[in-house]
This record gives sequence, C-alpha cells and structure tokens, in this order.
Amino acid sequence: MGIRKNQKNLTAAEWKALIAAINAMHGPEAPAPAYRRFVSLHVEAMDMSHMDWSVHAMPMNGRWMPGKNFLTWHRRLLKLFEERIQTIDPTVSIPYWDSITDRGVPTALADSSLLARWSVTRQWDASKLAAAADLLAVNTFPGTFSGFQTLLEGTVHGGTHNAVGGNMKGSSSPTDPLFWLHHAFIDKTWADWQASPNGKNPPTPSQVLKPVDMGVGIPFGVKVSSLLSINTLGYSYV
Ligand SMILES: [Cu+2]
Repeated sequence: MGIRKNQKNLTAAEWKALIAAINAMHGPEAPAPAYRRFVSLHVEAMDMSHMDWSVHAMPMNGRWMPGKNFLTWHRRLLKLFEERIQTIDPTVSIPYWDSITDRGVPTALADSSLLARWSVTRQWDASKLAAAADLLAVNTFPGTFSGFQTLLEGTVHGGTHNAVGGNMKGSSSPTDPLFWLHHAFIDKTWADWQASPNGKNPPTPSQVLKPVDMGVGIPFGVKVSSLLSINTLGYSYV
C-alpha cells in the first residue's frame, strides 16, 4: 500500500528519496519510461488532435468542451508515475500539496540548482491561487459527477497551475515536479468527495482511456471503472 502524505509532513529523508528518484528518471541513460515520457504524454493530451482523449476542458468552435476524463486520466497518469518511481525506490510515494491551505511552494522543491537541473521555469504569483471558499464549494458540491469535475478543474486546479507559472502554466506542466504534488491533491479532493455523502461516479464506467499505451509496453488505456477506488488501486491519503 502506498501512502501519499501531505508534503508539509515529509521528513528531510523522505524529500531526499523523492528527489533522488526523480533525478534517476532524468537524463539520456534513464530506462523507459523516463521522466520526459510523462511530460510528452501530457503534451499529447493537450494537443488539439487528441481532443477525443477528453483530458482537459478545451476550446472548440468558440465554446469550452468539458474534459470528461480529467479526473480518471490524471489518476491513471499519477499511478503510472508513482509505479515508475517505485521501481527506483519502493518506499517513495507522491506527496500532495494543498496549495489552498499551504500557500507557498514547498521549500524542498524550490532549490534553484535542482530547478536548473530539471529545466524547470516558474513565475510564482500567490494571488492566482484559489481561495478557501472555492475549495469548500468543491468539497461540498451536491450535484452530478460532471458538475463536480468541471468545478474542480476550474479555479482550484487551474489556479495553482497559474500561480506557479512557467512550465506549470502550459501543456508541458509535468516538467515541474510540483505538477505531481498538485495533482495528488486534486486526486485526493476527488477521493474525499467520492467518500462523502455527495460522492458520485463518472457516467461512463466502461469507457477506455486514451492512449492505448505509453509506447514502452506499458498500457495506459484502462477502463474508467478500474480507476474509481483508490483502495483497489493500492494507495491512500493521510
Ligand atoms: Cu493540472
């Protein structure tokens, strides 16, 4: 069982292990899937030619089409990233960053030499973070799954991408390791809502995600129904 902790509770040794695992996924020698493959997969997901993947809300003919698989697709991406990291160090899980409550970049991931090594750019602006009231509205949302997903993807999710800025603002956002911590929090927010009295599941359980695989013999396209229980997937949030 993987336990995804709040980043503010990570020990120095846990940060060190996480950073070492990320380092081991970088560079030309890193076995596939390397870190850059997770970045390119997200870039592909945001390409207009892959609109049918329905990973994010995207503009079409002047209106926004909802990202129907926003939550399941990112849950799958994080799980595969975590499994990859655990081939390097089985003790490492993805921490989550509740940027609405802890409104500053985690210090361990703000080291300028690390950012230079990972080619990460940022333009931090805390004023772009969502407010506590926005998160509360998500946590207590009484409507449909699709309504919940659209609300969560908006200000709470988008605000942090914009607040971090740089890579995090664009399709190559996983370049910045904060992507994983932020999306773990989005995933946790969904899991908490699922477990709440308002929780509902996606209306398309038999739909299969795209792409079929990551191009390195690792299947990506699993059924939506296989991604609905974090307990079944083998991790929890504390
Ligand atoms: Cu995101």
